[in-house]
Amino acid sequence: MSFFLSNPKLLGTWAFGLVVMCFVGCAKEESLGPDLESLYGDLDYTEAFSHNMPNGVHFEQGDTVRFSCGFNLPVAYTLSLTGQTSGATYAFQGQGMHELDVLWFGDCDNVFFRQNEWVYCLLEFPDHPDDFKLDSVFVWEQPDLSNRGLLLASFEEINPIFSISSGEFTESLDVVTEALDAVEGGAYMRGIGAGAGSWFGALRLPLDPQDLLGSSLGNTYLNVHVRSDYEGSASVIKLFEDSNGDGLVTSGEDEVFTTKLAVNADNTWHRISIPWSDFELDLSGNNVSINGQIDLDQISRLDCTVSQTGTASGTYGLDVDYVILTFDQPF
Ligand SMILES: [Ca+2]
Ligand SMILES: [Ca+2]
Repeated sequence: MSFFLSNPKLLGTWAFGLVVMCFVGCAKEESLGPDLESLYGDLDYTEAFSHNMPNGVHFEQGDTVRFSCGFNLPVAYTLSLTGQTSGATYAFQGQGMHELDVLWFGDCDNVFFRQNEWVYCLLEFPDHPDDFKLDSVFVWEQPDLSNRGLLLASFEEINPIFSISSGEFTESLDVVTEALDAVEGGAYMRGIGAGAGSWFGALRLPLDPQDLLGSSLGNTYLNVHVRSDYEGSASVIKLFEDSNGDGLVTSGEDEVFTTKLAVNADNTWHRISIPWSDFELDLSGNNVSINGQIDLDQISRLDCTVSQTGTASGTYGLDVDYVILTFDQPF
């Protein structure tokens, strides 16, 4: 204190500083948390909940759906979209705003929204459970979401890059076309096998390391849509390197990495997204270990095989559609 007494100017500066700090501290405390109005006030709509596509959305023509609504107070909301035939879902969430203004590009959480489908749009408020609004929008076509990643197979292609490969235990392995039950478009692959085998056929997808430039194992995702009606079915996904760079994938010379996806036998389409970091070195058969790591610059092919979770004798099978690689996040 004697220091300040001998320096009255400094004491003044300190006192001013303390007052400012107290003022800032008090002001900050007042703004913490939602205000009383938003906690206890009644929710009113300053603008009705609506969207801009009353005659349906043509995603094929680049249409998007703009949902809007206005509120008298800041409010947290969830807008949930549910396809009435596909069961597809998507949700928007917002917090502490006086308005809702969101664009829907046809995105979906799991399976795709289908063509000629009514989509229910439910607007709810966690803090005001009695206030909810319902609307609907008609979807004329499915959106093209292939720009979200590198599409490997949709089975709609005129000149596909994929091939399908059957084996000893394959009962049937085909592309089903003009299918009303495809998860995307009108075609998908169906494979069925019988016996005690673990390989009933495969979808083979060539890959070019150029397409993987700048990506890493942890941020590269394989997204695949699968469906099965056979208990115990699985898809073993295999990633093949051309480790020795001779332009060929040769068993016993090049490394293979594997991950196994069990598929629910509920006859319902599911999207499965896996990061490439889930793949493990495959030393089954006469496969080899060279450096034991996935080298993205040597990747040559990816196979989705029709397989089973165990080794029992039986009939197994699954449907596959819309296989797409995405980078940075799952599809
Ligand atoms: Ca398809
Ligand atoms: Ca090779």
